[in-house]
Amino acid sequence: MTNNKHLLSWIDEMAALCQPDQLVWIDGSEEQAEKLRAEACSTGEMIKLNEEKLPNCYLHRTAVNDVARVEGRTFICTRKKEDAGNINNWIEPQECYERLSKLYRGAMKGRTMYIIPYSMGIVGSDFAKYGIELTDSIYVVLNMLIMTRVGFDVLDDIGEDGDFIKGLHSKATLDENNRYICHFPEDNTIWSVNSGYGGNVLLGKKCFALRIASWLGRLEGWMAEHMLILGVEYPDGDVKYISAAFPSACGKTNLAMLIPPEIYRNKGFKVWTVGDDIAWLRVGADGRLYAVNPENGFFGVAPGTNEHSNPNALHTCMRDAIFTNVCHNLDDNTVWWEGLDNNPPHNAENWRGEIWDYTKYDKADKVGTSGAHPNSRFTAKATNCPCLSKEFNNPAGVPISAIVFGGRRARTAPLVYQSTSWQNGAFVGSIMASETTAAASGAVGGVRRDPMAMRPFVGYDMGDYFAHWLEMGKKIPNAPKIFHVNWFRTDENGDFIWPGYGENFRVLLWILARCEGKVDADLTAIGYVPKAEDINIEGLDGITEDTIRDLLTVDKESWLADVENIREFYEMIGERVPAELKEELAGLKERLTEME
Ligand code: GTP
Ligand code: SPV
Ligand code: MN
Repeated sequence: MTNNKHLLSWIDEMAALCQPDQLVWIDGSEEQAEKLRAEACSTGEMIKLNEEKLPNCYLHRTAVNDVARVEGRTFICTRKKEDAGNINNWIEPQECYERLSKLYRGAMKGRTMYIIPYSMGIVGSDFAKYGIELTDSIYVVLNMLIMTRVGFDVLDDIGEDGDFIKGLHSKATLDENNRYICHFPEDNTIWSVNSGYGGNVLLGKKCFALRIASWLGRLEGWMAEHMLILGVEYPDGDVKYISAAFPSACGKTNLAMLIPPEIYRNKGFKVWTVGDDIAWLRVGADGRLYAVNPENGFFGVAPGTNEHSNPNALHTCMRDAIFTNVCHNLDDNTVWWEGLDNNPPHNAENWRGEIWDYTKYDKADKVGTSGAHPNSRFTAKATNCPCLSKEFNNPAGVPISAIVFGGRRARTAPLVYQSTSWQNGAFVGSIMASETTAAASGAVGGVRRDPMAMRPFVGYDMGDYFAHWLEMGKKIPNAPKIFHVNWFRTDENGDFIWPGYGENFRVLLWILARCEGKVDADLTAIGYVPKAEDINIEGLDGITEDTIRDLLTVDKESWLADVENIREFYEMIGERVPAELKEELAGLKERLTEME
């Protein structure tokens, strides 16, 4: 398999620590995957679903206390605390290795240690980065087989002395008080213990492709971002690419797989998905910014996914998928989640595996009464996505015309606005805020600042991360324009004003028209805001030009309150916040104060 001495001795060392009964190399073959699925079904780790309705699909339930990322138990372990920064949790690396070694010691007795060689990006391409994940979970193996490119070609390319990220995962006892997701960017190492939930254990994803990769990107002059990538195809066949950063469970998968409204479909407009969660961005030879999606699948939020909101996602997960913590329909051995349709199963088990009574569902206590957990997920192959871009496997990536930031804001942020420069755009990203969701454990619905949707994912100091954004701007001769959107403004009843989903296409067209210099805008205190008549409302029920005008208002008082909150947030990040961004903040305050 490999003669890489460093790799082999690391595996020996980890095996000596965890003491598994046996080691099994994962080769990426369907044959081996099938054996593992059968084994997982025989132990109850997974349930095989209805082969006719959901071919090759499985259901898995995590422990009840282990259903989301745990930001409080996620650590960046740099030698110097200040390199991890004030926003990240930190443990001194040596202390962390010692503390976790105690948890790993003997944790795999009676279990198998699987060795997964995987690639983030296309194997052999300039931009691919390799990892080896050691894990005692078949569920992790089967998810990694979908989410990444797994196989021995990775080992060949690592060769005798190539770089790779060393990942160690053990479910251990799933003890939540001893759950740790630890990153050692100076050692190319990730250690995860006592969890079995996606973002904590599929080490290629958030741990590697964002936290470690953001560190590498800073060193090597590129960017790892929590962004979807999509292409908008015009009737003449021209395709323009957009990348967009929204916090967890704020609409990336939905936007990435958007289906344009009928009036646009009839004219020949289409949207193509390149990625739904992570983008690696670098400057191309032509001076533009190019994006690749390092993943090979989607780990999407199930609730709310339906035939109207996101048919492409629904079709993507109807075969070869793994469902985690959804509701199990016992009548026909299929799955269900809130928002799939209006027919909850009458004979079903909830995400906990208990008999479930749909009549007891209470919106105010979703976790306690829902069939599916609010953060239940599907893991699905990119190649099963009906709108997958033909550029998905292009190692050069796609040229980005616009970068879009967005969050869930009931007020403050307008439907869309454009920054006035790269620096101002980086500022707009740095002040992003969003109501928290079920994707991370903790209270849901409070507003928190989440710069570039990367607060939980930057593998170093946030101030240095901002500086890297500013630095990158100077290195991209033909930089994308930067925008901010908010699909989530609510009316006095708390209902969303903007219909969202497919209708967001109307906003994307305005964004791209701005990039081409084809549409005018009003310069406000926060940036360029559309003229209401330039957001096309043809074919939209119940939305008038006045609704759009209302969605585009910039309210002086709530923005001034935000400015104060941003100032405090910058202070919390600390002294490495670049002076340019503080100047941007002062400028914003001044313009708001002068506003009528
Ligand atoms: P992660 O996988 O956690 O990074 O999430 P994501 O950003 O991909 O979010 P996703 O697209 O899965 O959407 C999360 C939730 O937001 C779902 O419940 C969606 O139904 C809802 N949502 C997505 N887009 C819109 C929109 O345009 N309007 C409204 N009102 N809700 C939306
Ligand atoms: C997110 O929370 O942003 C996700 C899901 O994409 S997880 O992989 O669990 O982090
Ligand atoms: Mn995400």
